[in-house]
Amino acid sequence: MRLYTMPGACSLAGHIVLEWAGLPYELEIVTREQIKQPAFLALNPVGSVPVLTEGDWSLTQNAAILEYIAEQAPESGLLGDGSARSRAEVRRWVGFINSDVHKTFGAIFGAQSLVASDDAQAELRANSAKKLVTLFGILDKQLDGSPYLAGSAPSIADAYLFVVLRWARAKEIAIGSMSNLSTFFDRMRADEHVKAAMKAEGLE
Ligand SMILES: N[C@@H](CCC(=O)N[C@@H](CS)C(=O)NCC(=O)O)C(=O)O
Repeated sequence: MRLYTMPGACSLAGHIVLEWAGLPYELEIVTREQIKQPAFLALNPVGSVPVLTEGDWSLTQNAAILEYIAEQAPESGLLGDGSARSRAEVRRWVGFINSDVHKTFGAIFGAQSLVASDDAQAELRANSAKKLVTLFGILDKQLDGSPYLAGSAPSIADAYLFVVLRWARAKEIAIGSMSNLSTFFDRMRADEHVKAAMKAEGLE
């Protein structure tokens, strides 16, 4: 498997999951310019990361990629404990982070491509930041008394949560008082595999 990633982007989640799964893989770090070039667009016509390739097959969409990697290492438990309900819980949180949290960050990162005036962009960013506080509050509650989102062991959803928490810090989203998220973030940052993925992407 070869993962195309941009440092710190949502593709970092797949990178962490590849490390956790202990599977052999290659990493291709791409730039914002490269992902709009024909060679990359042939892999993903949307022009975004992540992309996972295996031979001449290419897979896009973070949720699908995370799940595919986890399925290559079923003993890792990254997709739950083997029961349908546990798998559904993992998917619930991946879905929440992908469709709600990540999407809301999109309005902050890409406000200038959604509305024209400076005032409208500022309003969009402020409203999105407010919505993110609510969404992160739900994640903080889920982590109350539980080290990971779907139970006592890490899953693909936790790798994704770590990525969006990094974005929350960078964009100064007001979640500093959410202590379960802070504890989770520190635990993830101390994880050897997370450290290895971060180092390979030139992050800390
Ligand atoms: N729906 C896609 C969204 C992917 C996405 O938003 N990728 C961002 C990085 S986190 C990206 O490549 N942005 C660059 C761009 O769109 O120009 C997924 O879940 O994989």
